[in-house]
Amino acid sequence: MNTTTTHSRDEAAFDPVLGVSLYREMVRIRMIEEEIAARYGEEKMRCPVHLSIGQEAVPAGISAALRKTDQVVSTHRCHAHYLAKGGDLKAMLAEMMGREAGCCAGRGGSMHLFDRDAGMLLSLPIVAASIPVGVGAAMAMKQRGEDNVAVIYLGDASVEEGVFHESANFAAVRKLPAIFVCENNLYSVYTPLRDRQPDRPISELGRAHGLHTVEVDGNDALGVYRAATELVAHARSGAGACFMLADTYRWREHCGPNFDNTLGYRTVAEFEDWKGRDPIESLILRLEGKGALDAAERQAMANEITAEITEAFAFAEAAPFPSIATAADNLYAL
Ligand SMILES: Cc1ncc(C[n+]2csc(CCOP(=O)(O)OP(=O)(O)O)c2C)c(N)n1
Repeated sequence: MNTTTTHSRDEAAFDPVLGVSLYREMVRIRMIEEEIAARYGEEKMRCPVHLSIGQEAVPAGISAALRKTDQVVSTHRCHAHYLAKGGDLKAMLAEMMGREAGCCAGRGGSMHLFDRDAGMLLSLPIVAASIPVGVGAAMAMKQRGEDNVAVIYLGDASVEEGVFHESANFAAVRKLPAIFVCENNLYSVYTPLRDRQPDRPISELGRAHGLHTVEVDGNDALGVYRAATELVAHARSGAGACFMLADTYRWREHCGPNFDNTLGYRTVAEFEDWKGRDPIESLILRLEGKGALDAAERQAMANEITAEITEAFAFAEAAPFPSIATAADNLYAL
């Protein structure tokens, strides 16, 4: 199948229980990343950070449609993907602080998050490098006769790499249970999409490769969830690989904790326009409209999440650094 569908907000299909859980997931991701940003200047996290603040709806909606045994691969901007899939927060923060208790024993930093138990296979900082790994995971699932799926997160710049096209072609021709999820935040560092790609929807690339393709509002977590549910069912059934295009927007600088509107590569008006489409605020309005979540309940959730974050930071800060004797462990070659 090779169709392009646009999933719009559908109030009739609005599920308040699911809405509350997606709200919590997005708020948790945002609060964690805001705390990372607030504490970055302490220089305990000595790695680059690529924050997803503003982009929380995609990982929240995707992960809600997945099983624990489904696998995810991600990019340099991976915190939200890892957290939404159930990755361990303490191991993530310890990794960012270079501690032995980190998910890569303190060797990788923020762009190398993985959690085997949660189905977070890996993240890689080289643009598009994780795509063939995700396709390989899908191929292994098919060869083993499992009904799991592999989600491959990619940014809009990834489709400018040849390996994306080879991987998409291979996944399509082998009908692999792979779901490519392209988070289009309109920029590759400071270069806008219009200066890098012709004027056509990125989803046309999915169609061209014969992937079952959908477009979603990447700031609508419920819409992402609905579309993901359909794609996951398609891939799980053996019907073939899929592609989702989700338009969204990064609020902070490409790399680092700050806002960068003074740099001039994007306008303040554009930034404000996207901020007005905040995935969390828009979901609050919809939930309040249904009487599903009031301010006191939101505050109680925030308190719970704050306690979790405080504990996880304290854990990471108290965790030991790796011993010098282990510096050469796990190296392929010296
Ligand atoms: C092969 C390669 N080229 C260049 C870079 C430098 N680089 C790091 S992130 C990035 C932008 C990626 O943009 P996109 O994939 O759209 O993701 P976003 O950062 O917008 O989430 C670039 C060019 C890299 N890491 N790898």
